[in-house]
Amino acid sequence: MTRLSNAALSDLSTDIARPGYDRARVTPGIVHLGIGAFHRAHMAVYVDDLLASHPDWGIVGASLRRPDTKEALEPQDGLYSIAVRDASGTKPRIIGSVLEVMDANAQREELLALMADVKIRIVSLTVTEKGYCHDPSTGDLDEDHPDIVHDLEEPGTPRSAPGLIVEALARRKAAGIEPFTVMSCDNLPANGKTTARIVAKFAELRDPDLGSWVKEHVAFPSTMVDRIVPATTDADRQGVSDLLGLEDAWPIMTEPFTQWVIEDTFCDGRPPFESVGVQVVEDVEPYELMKLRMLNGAHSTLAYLGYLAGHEHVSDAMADPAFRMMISGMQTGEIVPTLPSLDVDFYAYRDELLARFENPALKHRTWQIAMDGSQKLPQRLLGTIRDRIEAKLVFDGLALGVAAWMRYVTGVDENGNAIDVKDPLSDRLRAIADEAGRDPEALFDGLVGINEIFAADLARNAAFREVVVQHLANLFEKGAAATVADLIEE
Ligand code: CS2
Repeated sequence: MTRLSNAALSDLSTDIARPGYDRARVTPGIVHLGIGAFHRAHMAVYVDDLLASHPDWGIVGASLRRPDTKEALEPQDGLYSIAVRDASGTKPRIIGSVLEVMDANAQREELLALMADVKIRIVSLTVTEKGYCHDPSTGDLDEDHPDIVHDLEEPGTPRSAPGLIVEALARRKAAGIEPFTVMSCDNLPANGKTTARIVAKFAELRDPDLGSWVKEHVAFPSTMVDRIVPATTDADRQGVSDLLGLEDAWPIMTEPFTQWVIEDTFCDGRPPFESVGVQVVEDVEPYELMKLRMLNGAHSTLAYLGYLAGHEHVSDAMADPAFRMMISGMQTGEIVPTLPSLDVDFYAYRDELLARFENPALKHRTWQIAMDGSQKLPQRLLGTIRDRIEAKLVFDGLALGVAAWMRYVTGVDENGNAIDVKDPLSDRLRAIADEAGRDPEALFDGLVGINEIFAADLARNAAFREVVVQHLANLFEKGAAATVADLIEE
């Protein structure tokens, strides 16, 4: 089969959407750090829609960890397909906004030189929660993080996202060039402010003058990003290549829904995002909170409980009426009342989320969402629980989500088989779980002692302990499916 490439585009059947602009005229305006599947199904698609009228906003992507995206896209001239899936079928579309992918480890100097170039006006990021090298419970830079220690010692050859950004900014400052805007597109709370705090702190540790300059001149808009993007499987690769009639080494699987809300704070210009369906607003935080709590909070709860109950995909868990009812009850009864007011119908939003989770064609693995729980729990479940505790309200469903995470990180499933727990803290989690055995109180006490996740307020809260320990006891005794069924009967 011929490989997808600029030259091969003319072989595509006419009903497959493709770049409606001359790619040869497109120049880079954005460097994106962490060019994984999510970015390629989200921001890169919005930018693809912009390029016909604004060809100076092409994207150069960089991978910070593995060179596999570069290896897949380089022979394809940066082209790839997204496959939009629902019960009605799979619709492929070719995306052309990624001009080049760099391997940050092998091409560090080239990448920094580009980031320091005046033509780059936005540096965006999807490096996942752990890529910020911060303490998830406080949002502050983790100064003991090995990559941060390295990047402070050798600032000219940085490994971390904060290190790369600050080195590029330092070069621009030295050359008298305006700083670029730093735009986080990760699911962190107040992602703009959090990134600003981390980057400014790193800059200050390098040089107090640079720290002040970053604080004064660099814009860090917050964004709310949303599109569900399951990892591509070999069967997906084959299926999409068959649909295209061209080989695509890395198509991206996704859903019809997409949403992007951006705070209008840019220091070096921006494309007219609103012309391609982005909501550009003054204050993104209420949207972020709504999405992190309603979507991601429910997602993580479904992932841990669903995995334990033997459901491979989110849609499999949602097909169990008890699970569906538990999730919608938690959203309606426990999460919605904590949300700040916003011009959104939260009940319609909930219904749309439930339908998205039910999408049978998406095949989103519970195991995928279960990853990196230590980085996700604070903003997805714990903040909501704190608000409920403060208002003296119940939080049974949310606490079951936390208990399911605790049960999950023991690394042994309900049939005694090993769980492949992926988490930057996995060694610590495992050691705590091994010591606690199947004793719910010991497990709870060990895990809440991890300050980066729980902080002292929750670790010491008696009501929180009581509810979570009770759920944990039930999970050990009856298993996840029965625990969920019991909860909805209460
Ligand atoms: C998911 C998210 O993997 C996860 O943790 O909850 O990636 C989720 O699919 C996206 O945030 C949806 O926008």
